[in-house]
Amino acid sequence: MEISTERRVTPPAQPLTADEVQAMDAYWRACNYLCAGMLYLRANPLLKEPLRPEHFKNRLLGHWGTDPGQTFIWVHLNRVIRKYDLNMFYIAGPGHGAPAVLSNCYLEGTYSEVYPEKSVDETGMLRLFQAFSFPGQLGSHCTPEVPGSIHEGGELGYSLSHAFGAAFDNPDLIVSVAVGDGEAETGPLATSWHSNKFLNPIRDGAVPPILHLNGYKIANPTVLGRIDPEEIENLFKGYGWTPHLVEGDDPNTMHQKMAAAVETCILKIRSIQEEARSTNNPVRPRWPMIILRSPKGWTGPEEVDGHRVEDFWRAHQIPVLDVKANPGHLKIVEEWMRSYRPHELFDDRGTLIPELRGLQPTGERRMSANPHANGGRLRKPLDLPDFRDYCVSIDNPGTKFASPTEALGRFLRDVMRRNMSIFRVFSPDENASNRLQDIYQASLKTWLAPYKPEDADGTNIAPDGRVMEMLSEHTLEGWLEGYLLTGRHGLFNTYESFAHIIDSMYNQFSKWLEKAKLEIDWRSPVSSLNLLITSLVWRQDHNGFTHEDPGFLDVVSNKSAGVTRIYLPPDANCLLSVADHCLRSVDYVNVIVSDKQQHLLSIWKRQSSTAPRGLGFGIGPATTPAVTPTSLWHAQAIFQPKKPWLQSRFFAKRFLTSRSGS
Ligand SMILES: Cc1ncc(C[n+]2csc(CCOP(=O)(O)OP(=O)(O)O)c2C)c(N)n1
Repeated sequence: MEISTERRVTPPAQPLTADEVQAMDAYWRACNYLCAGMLYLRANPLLKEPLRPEHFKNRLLGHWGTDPGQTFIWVHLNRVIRKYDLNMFYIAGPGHGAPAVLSNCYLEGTYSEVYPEKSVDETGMLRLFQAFSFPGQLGSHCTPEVPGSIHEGGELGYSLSHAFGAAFDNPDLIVSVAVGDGEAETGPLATSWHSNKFLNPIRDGAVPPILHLNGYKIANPTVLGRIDPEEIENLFKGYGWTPHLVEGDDPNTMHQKMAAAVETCILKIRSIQEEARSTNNPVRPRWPMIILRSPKGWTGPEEVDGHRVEDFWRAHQIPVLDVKANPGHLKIVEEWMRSYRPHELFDDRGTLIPELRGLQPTGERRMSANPHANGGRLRKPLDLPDFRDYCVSIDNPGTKFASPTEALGRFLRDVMRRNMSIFRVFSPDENASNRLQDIYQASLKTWLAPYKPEDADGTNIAPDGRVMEMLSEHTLEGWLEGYLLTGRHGLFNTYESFAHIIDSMYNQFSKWLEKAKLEIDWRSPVSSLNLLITSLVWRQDHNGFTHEDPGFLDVVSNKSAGVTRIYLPPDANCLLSVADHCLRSVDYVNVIVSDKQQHLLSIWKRQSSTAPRGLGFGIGPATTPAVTPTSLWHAQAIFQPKKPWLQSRFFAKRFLTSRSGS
């Protein structure tokens, strides 16, 4: 069932001229120089004088080991962006290597455009160095403040799923992603390799992962770094990828190998897409990926005090410590930084020389300025039907039963119909179980793997389906985050007790949002992340105790009310109103808790009236539309008359929420 890509798509083994190698290597040296400067210097940024102790920062904080590999990747991606006019941006899985990304943003001028005081001259360079890893200024990780980034990367594991989320419904986009070999050991990352089975080559973009096999983590070898080459190749072939190995440490040879591998991937991606699009045949291809085996801390100090550093775990953070008090260490850093020959790279003013600027893509083709990485700029509001049309009509409250999520399913079906390229629904194999199955009338579930005849009988799968179902809460959450941060809309539904699987992702996303929304004015608002928590503790029927846990709200309620909201609609009609509100909102995580079982309707819409009336419950601003807040009593009276503690839980949450700023 593979697409045949017979046409030759292999570039020459040595695609670069000697001049190109020299220029790309010089650009790479400039990046690495800036990385080292960020880690070490607070004065003398261009080494115009010999380094002295007072030129060094008092505290040395940050990560070196991953940087040179990531800057190497970036320089090579720039070459193909220019050559093929690609719409591409970059995700740094080992996001602790912020210097790698920052150095490129800075050299491309994007950083100075966003933060003018970090100008592209000696003064700006010094300010960049000083601000790095300094309290209240630049984080040592790729934070939301970094232009061109949608991925914080502090908590490892989500880079690949973010990349796929960004690529869905963006047929022109390529999202390159560096995956750390340590990061690859995490559960979320390990399962996300399967995302290639959900990428439709006709309507989606492409994700070429670059596994950065530098062999070490903080203080250990990596699992993938110590298995034999055949095993690793087979592993990725088994995941459905076509791996291309780039291995070595000699820069000149490595530039040739990397240029050939990157170009092969781009040509292969184009060929896959052209074939699928021209034949309208979206079967699953074997997408290309790169395995980059290069030394950790490449080009840095080889040894310090008789201990190996380069190509070892000791290169992970600051490779040479105690530079102010130890003249030998100071000398090592000075020789290391001068080995990049900064005077050849920057002019007297501290600006990158024009020959090297010529290697950069321009305008929005710069990965640091790609508009998809500030997705709110591209966001269009959803075209929503009137939710009132989906309300269950009753004449009096408490006289009729309905499943809240079933009613929501009908609404979401039509939301999907009206927004077929900017809206997706995500669930870990539970859409139908959560009674949202009516969505399938508008769109089936994405499935690019082979089909069996019996699938026609109710499996509801199709290559162009827009409902995303895979049994990995991590991958789904990652996809949704990537989809939202690149300007689209979505809803995730999951069983209440298993929402805990993404506790930590929820934490990280809320923190990203809090920074992006409250502190970074150049980031445009993105659609809210809507989490429907259903199959509730109260009505688990056959599932019992393992499926009972209302604790996800504990996690939610300790986050800032500036970016999080909890909604507890007691019935179908209130849920519809809440869903309508949440799908319109921006820059929040909306957690909607609503059951799938039949419940008495307490919010009513008379046959003759247009708006639902009655009582609902929300933790949020009093402006929550169409929902009169604080009728937990009401819901309690109907649903849980024997649970008086429910009320005190509410007050505890309300207290916590208001303490954090509501
Ligand atoms: C989920 C998670 N667990 C642990 C850490 C702590 N940590 C930071 S960097 C790192 C090693 C990462 O190794 P790798 O992904 O290979 O990156 P690189 O070696 O290129 O720096 C660890 C364990 C983390 N950031 N996230």
